[in-house]
Amino acid sequence: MLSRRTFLTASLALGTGAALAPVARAGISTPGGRTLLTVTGAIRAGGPTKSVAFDLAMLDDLAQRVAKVRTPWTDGEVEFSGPLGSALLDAVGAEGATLRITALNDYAADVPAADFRAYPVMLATRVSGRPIPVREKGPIFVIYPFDVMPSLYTEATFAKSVWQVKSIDVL
Ligand SMILES: Nc1nc2c(c(=O)[nH]1)N[C@H]1C(S)=C(S)[C@@H](COP(=O)(O)O)O[C@H]1N2
Ligand SMILES: [Mo]
Repeated sequence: MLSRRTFLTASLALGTGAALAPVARAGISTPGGRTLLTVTGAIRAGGPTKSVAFDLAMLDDLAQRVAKVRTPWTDGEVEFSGPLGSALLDAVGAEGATLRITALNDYAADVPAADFRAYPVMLATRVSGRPIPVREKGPIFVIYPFDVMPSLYTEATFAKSVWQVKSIDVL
């Protein structure tokens, strides 16, 4: 068994990303990098304040989807990647039926949590492998799986396709 000192040294040698991974799995709401997403509300994680902050490394640690998707907001097929919505719900222990997803411009959409369970909805953090700048609708873009479920390509889904996401309140 490693001594605590040996473990810490090993973690530092592996770098910040590796050192953060166990933090994300433990559900501790202390990101080492800039917070991209805050999840609040009816969640089992997050301590008494019921708030979990995610930086990019913590979002990367969740089960991912990578897909080339056509959207109304992009030209042709674009490769989006990011955590599955279902993985995020599992990570925070979401218990509510509605996700109030709010953007940097304060647009908000109430999305059924069931959507994240029924379809591989992605919280895209990257386009073509690069983090998404705010001016390109980042840092997080809700991407429904239009590639494998074309029947979702409707105005009702577009309204739930929040871009520039900053927070999700589980109601
Ligand atoms: N951040 C953000 N996401 C948003 C919106 C918004 O105003 N801000 N509008 C929503 C609605 S109601 C629809 S129909 C589509 C509209 O996309 P468009 O404005 O590019 O047509 O984006 C959705 N996502
Ligand atoms: Mo809309």
